[in-house]
Amino acid sequence: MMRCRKCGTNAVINMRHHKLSLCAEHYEEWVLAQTDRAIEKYKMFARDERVLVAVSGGKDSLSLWDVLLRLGYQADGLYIGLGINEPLPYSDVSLEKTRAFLSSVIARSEATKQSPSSDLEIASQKTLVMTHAPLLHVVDIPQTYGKTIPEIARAKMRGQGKPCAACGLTKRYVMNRLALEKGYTVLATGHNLDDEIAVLFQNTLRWQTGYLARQAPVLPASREGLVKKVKPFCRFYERETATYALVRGIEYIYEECPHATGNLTNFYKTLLNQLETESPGAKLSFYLEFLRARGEGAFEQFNKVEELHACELCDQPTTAPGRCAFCRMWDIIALVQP
Ligand code: Q46
Ligand code: ZN
Ligand code: ZN
Repeated sequence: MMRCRKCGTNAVINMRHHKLSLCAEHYEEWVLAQTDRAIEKYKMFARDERVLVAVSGGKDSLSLWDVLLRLGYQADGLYIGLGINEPLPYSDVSLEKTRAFLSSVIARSEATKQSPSSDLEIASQKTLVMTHAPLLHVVDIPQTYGKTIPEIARAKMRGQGKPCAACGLTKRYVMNRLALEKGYTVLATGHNLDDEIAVLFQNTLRWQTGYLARQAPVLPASREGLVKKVKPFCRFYERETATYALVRGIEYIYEECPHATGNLTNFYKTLLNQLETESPGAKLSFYLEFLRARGEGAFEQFNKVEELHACELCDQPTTAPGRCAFCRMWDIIALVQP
């Protein structure tokens, strides 16, 4: 039985790469402190900035929203309904989980206000300073643009391949546009270390120097019309965010998007997990050493700044002349409000 290093009670997690075991209460504290440290270290955002968290109903994004609120940041959520409900009601369930999370956060915060010594919040009293009443923005793609993601992908790719390219383009567009239009300066996503190193590994195998140059915990708003993007959980292993969700009682959608099965990213995650088993800490050092090399300018020469201008229809930044890739893919001929 592993013991908590701080108080000696039963540990809920043993992090071999940090040589650290912690009980539920001290683990929560550790996650909050580590996240705050990452936000400061990489200069992600300040306490008076409004942050938009992209929430999918999964463990990472809901935990991130929870942590930011507990740390006292002004974090609101954005859920994008992709209309992926075959063969499982993935989108419907993920929206339900997101809504249920928000209700429980509000209820907990009310309970703490009314009865500060309630045992509901014993572990988090020290840190729960939720002064911000969180909002959830929901953009339903089929309702707004007339087709689900699988439908637009089928229409545009003649049934070839997965809908992920259409999905990624749509999500990036909606996130950026909504953030700007609603006055958020920062967009936060729940990417964890396993997500980051799977992409890093893929880009390294192919020496995609341009992608390597742009992979970072913070993507600054390099020009007008682009919002700053940050990943406050980029140094947490997937197991760590899952444990946080578990000890916090956050109910999230366990299933992955049905289109994620068999993708290359999952294959790389499995490979990297094998490496980690043999060599604890290998995943974290792969990432941190990459950031160090990148910080020393190893990829600087590949960081090409592309010419951007405003889409003639929606005003969002684009490299394409005329309409942006989103407006072209969705055959948009008049401005649609998300
Ligand atoms: S949601 Fe969309 Fe992912 Fe599903 S369709 Fe592909 S890209 S797998 S993160
Ligand atoms: Zn403890
Ligand atoms: Zn456009």
